[in-house]
Amino acid sequence: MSNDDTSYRLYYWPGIQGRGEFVRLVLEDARASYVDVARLPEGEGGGAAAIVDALQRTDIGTPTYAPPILQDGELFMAQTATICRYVAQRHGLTPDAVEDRFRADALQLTIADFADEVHDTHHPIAGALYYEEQKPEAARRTSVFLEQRLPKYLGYFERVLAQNAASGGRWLIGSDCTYVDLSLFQVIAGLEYAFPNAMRALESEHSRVIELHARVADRPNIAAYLASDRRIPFNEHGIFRHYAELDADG
Ligand SMILES: N[C@@H](CCC(=O)N[C@@H](CS)C(=O)NCC(=O)O)C(=O)O
Repeated sequence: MSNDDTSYRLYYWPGIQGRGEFVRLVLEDARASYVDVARLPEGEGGGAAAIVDALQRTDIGTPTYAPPILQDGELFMAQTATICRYVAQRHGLTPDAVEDRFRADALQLTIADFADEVHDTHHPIAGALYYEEQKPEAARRTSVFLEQRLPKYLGYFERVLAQNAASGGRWLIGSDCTYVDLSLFQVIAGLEYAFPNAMRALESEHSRVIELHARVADRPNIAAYLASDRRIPFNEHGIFRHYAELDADG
């Protein structure tokens, strides 16, 4: 996992991919050295307590609000999109042109909105309540998500890919893979886990998005990561959860 001297420290809830996974994918693709702090045993400074400590620090300039949090030396930062951009920029995974970096930011924030809406399918009322405490609302929210929002988001990214392909690009932006491609991969992987029937029905109309997912999965560092025990399997505690009753009919 290392090809330089930097050792980042990532603070994210152990046991789920969650928003931390968007950061892990950039670190892994870059082969950056990092410690997934909360996955260490508590006796070694890990566990959820490490996150609580990071959130409560008063010596880091601006306090952080929520994980994921990335520490790079003295610098602590939160917000998934900001962290992904920071790591990507240091490891050649942002577009070259300044204008394209802003475009990448906009794509990344759209991916964050997309992930938030996926989360809200199973937690439409409150993150602090169990899914079982909001099942009727989740069913209603999910049916609108699958009917309207999912095709709208997928259609948008399909258009972005088609437009970039018209100028010879195989990725969302520019000529090379960037962090936003890694993040879109993660959303598609999560959706295929959570809503396999709904995704199957939409695949043929969104072939560029589906191909991008496969292309990212084939990148050597990502393929190695996905096959490793560093990749936590999807489960029913994260953003992308499979509840058969919420998926479209097969
Ligand atoms: N917009 C933030 C959202 C951060 C967030 O919601 N983190 C979750 C875990 S994925 C959390 O623990 N939130 C605690 C809270 O909001 O009180 C980001 O993208 O990083």
